[in-house]
Amino acid sequence: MRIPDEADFRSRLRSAAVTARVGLWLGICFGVCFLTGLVSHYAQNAAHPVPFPTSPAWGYRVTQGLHVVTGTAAVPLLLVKLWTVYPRLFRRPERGWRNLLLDVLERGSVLVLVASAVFMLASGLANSAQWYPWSFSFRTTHYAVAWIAIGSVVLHVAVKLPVVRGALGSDVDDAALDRPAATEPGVLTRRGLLRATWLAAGVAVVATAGIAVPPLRRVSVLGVRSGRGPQGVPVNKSAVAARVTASATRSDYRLVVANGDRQVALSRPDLLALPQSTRELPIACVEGWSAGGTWTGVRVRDLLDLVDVPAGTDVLVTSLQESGPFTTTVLHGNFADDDRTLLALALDGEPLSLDHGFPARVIAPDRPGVLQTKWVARIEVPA
Ligand SMILES: Nc1nc2c(c(=O)[nH]1)N[C@H]1C(S)=C(S)[C@@H](COP(=O)(O)O)O[C@H]1N2
Ligand SMILES: [Mo]
Repeated sequence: MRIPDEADFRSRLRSAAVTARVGLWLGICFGVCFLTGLVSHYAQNAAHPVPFPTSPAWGYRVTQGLHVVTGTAAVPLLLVKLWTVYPRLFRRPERGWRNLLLDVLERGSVLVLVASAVFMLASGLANSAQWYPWSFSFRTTHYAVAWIAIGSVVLHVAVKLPVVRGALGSDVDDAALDRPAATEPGVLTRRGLLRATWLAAGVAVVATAGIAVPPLRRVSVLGVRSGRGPQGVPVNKSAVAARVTASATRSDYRLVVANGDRQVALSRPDLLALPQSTRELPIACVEGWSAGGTWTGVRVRDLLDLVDVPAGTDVLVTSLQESGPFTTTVLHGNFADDDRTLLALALDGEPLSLDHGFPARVIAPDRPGVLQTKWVARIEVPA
């Protein structure tokens, strides 16, 4: 079989005029994804040299919803963009060592760009579908590769800027920037291809956005966890999956609040006897879905006051769940002290269901869902 040559690809659709237009939107999606991803990564860090804000309560819901929606919209955009440029892969090597070197460098940088972009979208989509066909830590790897991806995007845009400006500045049917071989009409017009691409990206947005935008829930066929769970809020990990059904329902359950030697142990009736607050706060999962709930429980600050924890102290929350990545979480001082941060005992006016974290769970404003620890056993000042 003969390796094809760049000149074998003759469709007029594969033009810089199309690539640049799709690339612009792809770049916007990648930019939004990158920035919202930085927010999410920082929010989940154990150390917050600069405090992560607790307001607006719906902040993380918006940034993480945008993260997943723009990442999903990027999939059709990336596919179309790659389709318009892949004949360049079959260019014959340049002559002369200087040109050859430049050629190798360019191909190398495009390889890094494509590989990292595909990795980001594939790992992100798999994660939002709760499918983990890998053994590496998702968050660390997705974060590290994000820097490689955004770095190669910036380099690529810088290198291509003259072509991009030329392409965006002239009509989409202008042939000035076409490869000499790209002369045959395609099955669609260029405008038609662009319209189909925007449509595909739009469908991807509508099909996922329902995870965060309730009115779209019924059309969001790609949205995971968009169905309703007990008490109107979806459940991520059930009590059975977390193996806490026995420990969470024992009658001798006690919440331990500890500050060194100062400790209190509170049963659920003890907790219910403390002053209760009710707050409207969302669960906003890193997978992008979110749902608002009306939570009632004890202010975490009131619990910490029982053992004289000074204001601004970071505390460690430990779940009854014995294994898994979310069994302990740090509740930073500004979150612990916020009036709206609760150890929730009830949702929508009913006792918390087992799957939502009975006997007690953390719910705080503007906090990634993974940190809203369910089945809480201990709240303590770390040694
Ligand atoms: N102990 C424990 N708490 C947990 C989890 C978990 O696996 N174990 N999952 C977290 C995640 S990823 C999310 S999105 C929220 C979901 O809360 P819900 O199931 O009540 O909607 O719980 C969080 N709390
Ligand atoms: Mo989550």
